[in-house]
Amino acid sequence: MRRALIAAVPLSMAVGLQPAQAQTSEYYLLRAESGHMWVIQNGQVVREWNVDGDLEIPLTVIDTVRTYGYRPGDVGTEYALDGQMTGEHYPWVDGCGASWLDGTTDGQFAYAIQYTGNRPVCRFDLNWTNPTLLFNCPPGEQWDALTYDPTDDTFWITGRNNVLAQLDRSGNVLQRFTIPGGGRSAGLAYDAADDTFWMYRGGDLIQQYSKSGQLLQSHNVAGVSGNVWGGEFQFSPGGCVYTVKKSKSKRGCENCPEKGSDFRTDSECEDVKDCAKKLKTTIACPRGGNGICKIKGKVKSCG
Ligand SMILES: [Ca+2]
Repeated sequence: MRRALIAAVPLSMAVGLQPAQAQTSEYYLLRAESGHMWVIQNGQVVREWNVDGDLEIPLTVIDTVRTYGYRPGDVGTEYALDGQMTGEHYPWVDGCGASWLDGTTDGQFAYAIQYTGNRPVCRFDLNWTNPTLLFNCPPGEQWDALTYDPTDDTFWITGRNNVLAQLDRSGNVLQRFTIPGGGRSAGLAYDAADDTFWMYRGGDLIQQYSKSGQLLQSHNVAGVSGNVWGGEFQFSPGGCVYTVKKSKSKRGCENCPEKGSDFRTDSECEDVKDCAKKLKTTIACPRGGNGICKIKGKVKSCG
């Protein structure tokens, strides 16, 4: 009897790691070639659909799913979270190389890692335009997957030699771990529900890792297979959102938020009542341009 009880304890608890939660958030996993999206929860596919293009690979998930193409000529697509196409497409944009693998978002921008050279990571606007180089990944590894960690504004990457690394926004390595062996380590995705990562390990296998590189749990997900590269959880930005009522450019900034658009702050809130009703602030010119923007806004929502 006692043996049976011990056997029933999840491995992660038995070896003294943090108790692994069941996978409660929805993990979006995207296959290139015979393009297909799986939404996985508790180790099972809860929704799936064929994607519009054959080589949609990087993806972001906020209010909708937005994919981008692998190489010039490929087109990304926007889907509602249930898989319905919204009609928006994201044609290829030159400016930061070609051949994209996994993507991620911080709620303000989209990011993708490239399948060439030192695996550059480039930043895009949320509609997959205006690509600019953010950093090159550390040399000597075939880094394939990328996700954003909102707890400290950093990125995590995984590579084929079972490596997991945390990078700052300049690409400096903050931490680096060897993780247990496996197949590929694609579709890296940060799950804010329990501050862990999931990744695709080949075949039908997905695995959860802690931020110290410990394997927490594995699932074989019936139906998942093939050339999977892109993976993300839904990003919930949090923070108070304001409708821009006035936006004034100073010193030549050309990218100031437009009147009527949403402006998201990092003021914490659980409810819109936690947010100041009005916003008056000065921000650096978005997308790295020169100058500043003076903004006035009216509170719209929380999160
Ligand atoms: Ca990702």
